Amino acid sequence: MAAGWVGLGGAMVVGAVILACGAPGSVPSAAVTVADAYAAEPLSRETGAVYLTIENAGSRPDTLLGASTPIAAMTHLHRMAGPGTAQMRSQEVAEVPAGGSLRLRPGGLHLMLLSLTSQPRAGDTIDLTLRLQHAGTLAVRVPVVSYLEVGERAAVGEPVNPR
Ligand SMILES: [Cu+2]
Repeated sequence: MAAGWVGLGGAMVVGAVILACGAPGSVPSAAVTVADAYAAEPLSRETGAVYLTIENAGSRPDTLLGASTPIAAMTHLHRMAGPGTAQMRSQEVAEVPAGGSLRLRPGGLHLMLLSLTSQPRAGDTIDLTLRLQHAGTLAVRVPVVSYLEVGERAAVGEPVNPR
């Protein structure tokens, strides 16, 4: 449905806001946890990016529905539009496979913070709340790191954008 397009560092045209409905009354599940969360130090108050891994030790898949933080008016899940382009495309949700993980990483699926109300610096921490279909809400403290460190982390690890 939603298809917002964004140029890296450029002007932004955003499509539909994700109005994720949490599942009221859903039972929180310790099976779903968040690891390795970090945010790139924002260059301006326009956007910021958060990377993290959601691990699902349970036997049923879960779905990341959305996220919120006091420092941004809204957040979008973005993925890179394709190889060799810096364009990003919004997507509404992302699956966390049973017995597997969903990785948000530089160059792949990531969480974009839009219209920041403050501009955190490397060394600061962002409070982030993730909303999942079955696990409910997960509070995450996200350390802000420099772009140099983002590059170092991106150079380690898994294939780009496996999903
Ligand atoms: Cu993005």
